[in-house]
Amino acid sequence: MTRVIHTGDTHIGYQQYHVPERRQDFLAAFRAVVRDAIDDDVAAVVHAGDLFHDRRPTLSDIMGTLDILEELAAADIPFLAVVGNHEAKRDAQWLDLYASLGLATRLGDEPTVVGETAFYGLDFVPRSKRDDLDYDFAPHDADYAALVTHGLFQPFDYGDWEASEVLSESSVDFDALLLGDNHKPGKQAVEDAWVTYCGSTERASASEREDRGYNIVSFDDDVQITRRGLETREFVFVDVELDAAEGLERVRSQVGQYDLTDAVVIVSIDGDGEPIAPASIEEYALDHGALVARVTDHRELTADERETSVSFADPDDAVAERVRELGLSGAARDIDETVRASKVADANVAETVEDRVRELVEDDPDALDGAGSPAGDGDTATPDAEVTAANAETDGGDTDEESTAADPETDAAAADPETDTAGGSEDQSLEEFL
Ligand SMILES: [Mn+2]
Repeated sequence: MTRVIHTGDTHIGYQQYHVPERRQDFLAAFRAVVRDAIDDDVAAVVHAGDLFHDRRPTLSDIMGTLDILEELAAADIPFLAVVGNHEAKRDAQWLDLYASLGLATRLGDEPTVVGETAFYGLDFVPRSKRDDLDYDFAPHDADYAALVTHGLFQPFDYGDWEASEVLSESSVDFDALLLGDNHKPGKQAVEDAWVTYCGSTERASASEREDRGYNIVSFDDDVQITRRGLETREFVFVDVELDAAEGLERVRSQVGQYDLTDAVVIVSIDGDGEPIAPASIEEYALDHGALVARVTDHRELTADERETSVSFADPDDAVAERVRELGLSGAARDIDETVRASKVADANVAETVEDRVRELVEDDPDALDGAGSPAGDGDTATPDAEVTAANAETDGGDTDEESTAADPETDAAAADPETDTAGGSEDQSLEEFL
C-alpha cells in the first residue's frame, strides 16, 4: 500500500486583495499540508502544479517555501511535483532549484517509484502544443502508476482536454490522474482509472466558496481517494436579496449577523431597493474587525446584461474562464490590478502604472506579450456572453480579483494573438486563472 498526499494550486506569493496577510495565508496553507504529511507519515507529497502564483516569486516566498520543503525532507518524505501554468518560466523552473538542493523531484516521463507506485509527470501543456505530445512514458515494474499533471480536463467543469484521451494515448496504464489547475476538488472514474483534482489550499478567488483541503490517495488493490480539510482564512459570504423598500440598513444587519473578525467579507447584493454605496458596507465590515471587505451590487447591471449574465452561475467563474481564453500575460494582469487596486489613489494610477511597466519591461522585454492560445477558437462561451461577463465585472464585480480583464484597452493590447511574437507560450503560459 502506498499512501500519498495529493495537493496543488498553492499559489504562494499571491497578495490577494493587496493585503500582506493574504500573502502569508497562501504560504501558511502549504506549511499546513506539509505538517499534516509529516504527522501522518505519508509516503510522499505529490504536487500538481502552481506552487507559486507567478513565475517571479519574491525572495521571501522562495525562502519560505524552501523552509517548508526542508521540514518535509528532514522527515524523509519526498516532494514530487510538476510545473503549472502560473509559475512556468521559459527554461529552468523554480522546481529545478529545489530539486538541485535535494528537496524536490520534478516528475517527468521516467517513473519515480515510491513504495509500490510509479509516479510520472506532465507539466502544463498549452493547447497549441498538445498535438505534438507523444504520450511516451518509460515502462515501470511497480504495482501501480499515476500521472501528475496540470490543466483543465473533461469530464470536469471548464475542461478543454479529455482525460480519457490522455489515459488511452499514454504508453503506460495509469491507475490515477492526479490533477491540478481546477481549484474545485473532484474525482471521477474514467477508463478504469480515477481522475481527481485536489483543489486549491487557499481561496484564490471569491468563487471558491467551499472549504479548502487536499486529497489523500491510497494505492492498495484499487485506488482510494479521500479528502482532508485545511484551516484557512475565514471567508464570510453574505448574499442579500433586497425588497423594494430595503437598503443599507438591511444589508448592514445581514452582515452584522456574522463574526467578521479577521475575515475576508464578500457581500453580494441583488433584488430591488434603494441605492447603496458599497463603501459604506465595506467600512462597516472593517469597523467590525474584517481584514478585507468587498461588496458587489448586482443591481447595477442593465436589463440586457442581467439577461445574458444569468447563463453563468457565478460572474467570477465566467471572468476566470474569459481570462484564460485571453491568455493575458502576468504583466498585463498585474497592471490591470494596479489600475483597479483600491490602495492606489486614482490620481496616482498613471504614475504607478508607468513605473510598473518600466520595471516589467526592464526585467523581461517580453513581459507584456500574451500567453499562448488565441482567444475564442472553439470555446464554449458565446462571444456575447463573454462580453457581458466582462461588463458585469466592471459594473459591480469583485474588482480586486486578479481575474478582472474587463478593461477593453488591456484586452486589446494583451490578447491580440499578433502581439505574441515569442513563438511559443511556455515561457509565460499564464493561461490562467484556475
Ligand atoms: Mn492554479
